[in-house]
Amino acid sequence: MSERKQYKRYLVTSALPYANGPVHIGHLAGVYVPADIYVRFLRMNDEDVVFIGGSDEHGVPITIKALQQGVSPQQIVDKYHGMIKKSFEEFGISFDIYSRTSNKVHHETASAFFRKLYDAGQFIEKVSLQYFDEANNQFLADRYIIGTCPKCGYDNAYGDQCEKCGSSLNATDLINPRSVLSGNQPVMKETRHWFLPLDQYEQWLKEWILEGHKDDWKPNVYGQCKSWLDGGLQPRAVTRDLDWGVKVPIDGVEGKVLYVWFDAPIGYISATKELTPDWEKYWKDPETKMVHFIGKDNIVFHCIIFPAMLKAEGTFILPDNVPANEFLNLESDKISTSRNWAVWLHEYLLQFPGKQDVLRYVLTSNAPETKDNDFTWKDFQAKNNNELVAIFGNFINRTLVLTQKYFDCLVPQMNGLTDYDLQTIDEMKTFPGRIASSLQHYRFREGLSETMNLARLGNKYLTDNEPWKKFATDPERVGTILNIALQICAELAILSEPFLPFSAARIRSMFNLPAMKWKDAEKGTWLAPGHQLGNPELLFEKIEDAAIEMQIQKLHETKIANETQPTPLKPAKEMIEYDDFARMDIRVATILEAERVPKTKKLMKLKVDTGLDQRTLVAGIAGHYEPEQVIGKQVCILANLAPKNLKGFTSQGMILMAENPNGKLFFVTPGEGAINGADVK
Ligand code: B3M
Ligand code: ZN
Repeated sequence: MSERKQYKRYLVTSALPYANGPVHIGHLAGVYVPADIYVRFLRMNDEDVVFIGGSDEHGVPITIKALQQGVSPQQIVDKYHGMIKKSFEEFGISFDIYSRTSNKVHHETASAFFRKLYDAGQFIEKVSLQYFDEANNQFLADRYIIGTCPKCGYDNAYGDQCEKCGSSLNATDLINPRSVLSGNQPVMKETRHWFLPLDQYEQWLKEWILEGHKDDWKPNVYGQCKSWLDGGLQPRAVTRDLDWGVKVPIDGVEGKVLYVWFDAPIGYISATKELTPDWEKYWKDPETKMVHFIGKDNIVFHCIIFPAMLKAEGTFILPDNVPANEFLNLESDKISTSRNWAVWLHEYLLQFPGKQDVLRYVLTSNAPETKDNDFTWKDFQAKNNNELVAIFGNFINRTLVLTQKYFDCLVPQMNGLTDYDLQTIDEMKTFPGRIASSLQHYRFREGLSETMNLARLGNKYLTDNEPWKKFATDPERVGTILNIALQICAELAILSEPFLPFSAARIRSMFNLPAMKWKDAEKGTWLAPGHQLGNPELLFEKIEDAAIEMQIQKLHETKIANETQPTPLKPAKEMIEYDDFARMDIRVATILEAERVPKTKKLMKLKVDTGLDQRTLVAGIAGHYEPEQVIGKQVCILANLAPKNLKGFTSQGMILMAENPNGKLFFVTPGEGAINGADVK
């Protein structure tokens, strides 16, 4: 099916979600719905395909969650694996297997993979200094260490990544690092690890991706790979000092496991093994097309690190494509598990039982395929009411109702076709090919929008031909019109199946149709005259304002809870002597004049009376106060700070401000009666 190469079979993988929380609409929109659409489409084309999924049950995200909840990592993964698996089933994600990386077969597979590379001398063994928490007697891998991001200043960046600005970090890059376990400042300690020398694969990766996949990988994926490769690759540690995960399979090595990003993608292989004894043909035959569905934060792992691992191993195929999506936001805010800013799939079904396809529809029609997108409840309601109900559902329903009314639920004869009929039939035949081409190129939004155009075609055909006005005078013509409209319904039942599997099944059952193949959609007629149809049922129903208001209210409450929740205070600074303090000349002063520093957002130029003199200070308070609010205020200043030039003005000292953890600033004001120049001590 690929234009680049003929393939015999497909191996479709979808990212293994961490089993440290339930899944939400971002997961569905970014990875699982597109993967499922693709796979359902392939199956309808009689392709040999396996669709692999599973839970990622290792790594620091799991052990930290266990720590927070005061239970064991095993309890965490058991709980969430079960929930995640159930959610996927409920939303019709049609995995051939949904496995988990805590399975024995996975531990064996990942171990053997590591061991093969180790024995072949493919790793570099290195002793290096890493952060260590003395209070807990533990090395601080990845998310066990947080600190200030050197790139954006965010206070709670992880040792491997800043979630605020997205930068990938090394723990040693963090400013003011602290242990998540004790809050203490960590010390450096030596430890031995194994590194995959990614630098040795750089040239090969450049050829494979930058030259080989320039035209068929999505620009967002290609662009990220290019910037990684242009930046130069470094050896990357594939082991960690942790006790949760796949043990490092080297004699005498204790207390070390494989890095979660080393073992997790091998999980795709383990799951295929678990699924079929014939697994090797999916992983080793170059005539297999492997496609990884992932979110954008996983691109480097699937396009650079895992391929380098596969190449090092030597017997596996490489992905043909990695159609990663960007992120879905919720009501203009980043979806966040820790802030509970999400629509959880299990909660959605409690509010909207039976409406899986509505969510699949909305998430696909608004999928973040080329850029981040926003999910809003108003848009959800509008897409349901104005598109699924008013266009798709309405067309199927009125065609069936009219056939019931005039022909007793029997498909009428088609006679004497008009030009309009012929044109409509011709147009019908163009949809399967066009939608197939969209899906083959991972353009799922486009495919869905074409499917809706077929429903629009049907509606327009009925509206223009007005069968309800003609039955009394020309029942035969009405029969022809309804026959054509019914064929469009049947075609819709086939073509909508990858996107809306639950609804497609309901149409088939209303129409007494068997499951059909994609090529059946090209025929143009499926319903023989006299075929018995069932009774019409409504496919979709209107969603009322009240239901939407409830969801918006729920999010509003989450927002308030988040805002009133105290952000952690900065940790205490190290001890100093009185003399250190006494060197500071802190004085009471009054602000006489204030104006914003032009072309800056934050700076304000102040003239202050210090009792000793009148001088200029430049302060970063313009984001918090207007000049007229501060004139006349009595404040405290550090008077003997060396002068500093700020945007063309010399600041002679510094004004003292209290800063809340959320960044809001407040003046430190002396009590009543203090005079300018009074010494603060
Ligand atoms: N568990 C990260 C994530 O959930 C990771 C994916 C693994 S795919 C092999 O985003
Ligand atoms: Zn940052």
